[in-house]
Amino acid sequence: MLENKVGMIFGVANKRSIAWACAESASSNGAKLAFTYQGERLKENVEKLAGELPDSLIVPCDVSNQSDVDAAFAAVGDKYGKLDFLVHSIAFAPKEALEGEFVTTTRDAFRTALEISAYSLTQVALAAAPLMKEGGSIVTMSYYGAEKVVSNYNVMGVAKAALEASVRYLAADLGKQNIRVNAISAGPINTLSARGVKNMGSLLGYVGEKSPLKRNVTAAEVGNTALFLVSDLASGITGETIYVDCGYNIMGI
Ligand code: 0WD
Repeated sequence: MLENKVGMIFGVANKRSIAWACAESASSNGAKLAFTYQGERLKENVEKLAGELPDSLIVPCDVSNQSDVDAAFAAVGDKYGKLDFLVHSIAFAPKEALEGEFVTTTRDAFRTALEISAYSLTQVALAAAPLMKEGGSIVTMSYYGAEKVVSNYNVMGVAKAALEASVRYLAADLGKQNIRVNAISAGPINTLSARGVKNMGSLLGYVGEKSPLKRNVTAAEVGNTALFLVSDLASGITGETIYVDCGYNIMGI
C-alpha cells in the first residue's frame, strides 16, 4: 500500500509508543521510514527498534529546538530526496500540571504544553511541505480531553484543543499542495506518556467498561488508522479528527 513512499515518524519513545505502532503498520505495508528521537535518553531505544527496518534513518530532534527540526528535515531530504507522509505523535506537559485542578496551571506549564504538544505540529508541517513535492499526508494524535473535561488531563486537554484546531487551519493552507492533515483521537492506551497522567489506570478501566466495544483500543488499531490516513485510500479526507476509541465518544448517559 505504501511502496515507494517515504514517511517520517516523530514520537517513538519505546515499543509501546503509538508512534511505533504507526511505524510497524506503515513499514509492513512497504514504506521507508525516518525516525526522530527526542534526546540521548531515547536514542538507544529508537535505534534498537528502527534498526530492524530496511533503509531507515534515525535522527535526533527535540521540537523545542528549531535547529534540530531543520537538521532532521535536511537529513530526510539528503537521504530520500522527498517525503510522502509524517506522523506527529508528540506531547508533553510538566507532571505537576497533570494532576489536581486545571485552575492552578502556571504560565510556564501552559506555555510548555502548548508549544510541545500543539505548536510543534505547525512547526513540522512547515518544514515538511517543501519535501512533499507530490503531495503528502500528515497525521497527529489527539485525545477526547480536547473537547470534554477529563480529570487530571487539564492543560493537555487545552493543548489538544489547539492541536485539533491547528489540524483544520493547516489542512486549509496546505490543501492546495495536495497535502492532507488529520488527527486521530485515540482512546486511552497504557504508554509512557499516559502514565504521566494521574489515575490513568482507573481511566482505562472506566473507558473499557463504558465504550460500545467494551474494551480499550490498542496501539496497533491506532497504527492501522494512521496507515489508512497516510495512504491513498484516504485521498479525500483532510482537516478531520477521526476517533479510534472503541466508540467511547458517542456515548451519552
Ligand atoms: O492514552 C494514550 N497513550 C493517548 C495518547 C491517547 C490519545 C492520544 N495520545 C497522544 C499523546 O498525547 C501523544 O501526542 O499520542 C501521542 C503519543 O503518545 P504515546 O505514544 O502515548 O506516548 P510516548 O510513547 O511517551 O510518546 C510520546 C513522546 C515522548 O515520550 P516521553 O514519554 O519520553 O515524553 O513524545 C516525545 C517523546 O519521545 N516528545 C518529544 N519529542 C520531541 N521533542 C518532545 C520534544 N520536546 N517531548 C516529548
